[in-house]
Amino acid sequence: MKCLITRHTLRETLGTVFQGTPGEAGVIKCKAAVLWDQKKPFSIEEIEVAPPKTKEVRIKILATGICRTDDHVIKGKMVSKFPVIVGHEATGIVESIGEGVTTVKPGDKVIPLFLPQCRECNACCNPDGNLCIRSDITGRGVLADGTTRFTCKGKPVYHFMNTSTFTEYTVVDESSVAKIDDTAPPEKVCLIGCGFSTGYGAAVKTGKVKPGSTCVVFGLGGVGLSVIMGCKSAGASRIIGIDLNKDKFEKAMTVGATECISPKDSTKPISEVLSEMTGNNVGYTFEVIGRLDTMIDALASCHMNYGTSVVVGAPPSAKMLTYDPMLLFTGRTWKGCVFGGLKSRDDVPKLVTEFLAKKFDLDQLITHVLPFKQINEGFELLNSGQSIRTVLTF
Ligand code: CND
Ligand code: ZN
Repeated sequence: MKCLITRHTLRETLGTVFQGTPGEAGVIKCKAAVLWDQKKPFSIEEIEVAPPKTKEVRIKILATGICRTDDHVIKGKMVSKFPVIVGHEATGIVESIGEGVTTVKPGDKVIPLFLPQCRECNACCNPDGNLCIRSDITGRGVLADGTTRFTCKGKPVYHFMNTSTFTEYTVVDESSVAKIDDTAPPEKVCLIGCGFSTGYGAAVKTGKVKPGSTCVVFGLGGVGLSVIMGCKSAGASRIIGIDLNKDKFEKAMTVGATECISPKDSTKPISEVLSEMTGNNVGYTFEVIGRLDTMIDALASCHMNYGTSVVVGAPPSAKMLTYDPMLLFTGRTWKGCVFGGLKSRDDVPKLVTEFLAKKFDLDQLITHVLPFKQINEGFELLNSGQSIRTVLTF
């Protein structure tokens, strides 16, 4: 797709890069997939992307993955303002920077970060924390200064979780972008922007899976498969995958599951089935679906005393959970994590380097690659259960 860029000259390197003084780039007109309202398809529109203000970065997107979290916004399960540009799992090139930006420069290959790392707040300064105060999990839909950089047909268009990657160009705060190795393949490492890191981190960082343990993963989508990869790399000896869709089992076994089951195959509660299968020895469970009933199932399925259960699936907004406190009284640990508990700006470049060193394989997670304009087809593949990750290229 062609973009009309005003007021400044361009250089084609890895992408389109502004060579002038920081803060002096002009407005860019480009194509974006706009969601005008809930439960509506994406509409490819021409939008205006304002230049980056102080401490902001404008990025040309090269590739972006489709994650279930984006679909939660379409379905109204996650709070958002409309119109909005969603998408949060991408690779891009820095096109221009605002004043005061020091950690990236035009031409750098980057991953936008849906979980920022300001390096100043309590969560950023605590070695165990990662939920930066600047994160937008409540759906404000604006950058740090409280405004948006997108307009379409004269109307402001909201941002999504500090990223908004279903567009040819986006603007993010400097705290929401990490420079990565220039040689990284964009259509693969985009998964390090969400799905892979969220799942892998949930196992190694949040769950702290121990060698020789038994792990159970509820939900075998892109994030769940990445949890399996994390459990395997942590040395788990048994990894049980759970999904209603048995078509997901083969891929789960390829990435490291030792067996897979469907809750539909037994009339017993899944916690009993798992207890019988393992001799009551499930060390870790991960809920990677985003449902209240499976969050309780996962909690009840880990060992009543030394088990740990991690909530990875995004909880439906404005829903409450009722559970028997005896589940916790006996000693279980119940945790959750955003972005796998990882510190985004520190850990994303390291994961890219590990990927380039072949420490893990992202090809297993990518089932489809489509041109950006076929975004609605990408979501149909997700909703019909056919895809793990669809990557859209520009
Ligand atoms: P995706 O939809 O691809 O996978 C979910 C899987 O769960 C599918 O294979 C379904 O068949 C399966 N499933 C659905 N219902 C059930 C059920 N009742 N019992 C068993 N299996 C079932 O989703 P994804 O892998 O892209 O994402 C998974 C969740 O993780 C989703 O809620 C998403 O919003 C969330 C997430 C969280 C974070 C984070 O930072 N914590 C980041 N990204 C995504
Ligand atoms: Zn995601």
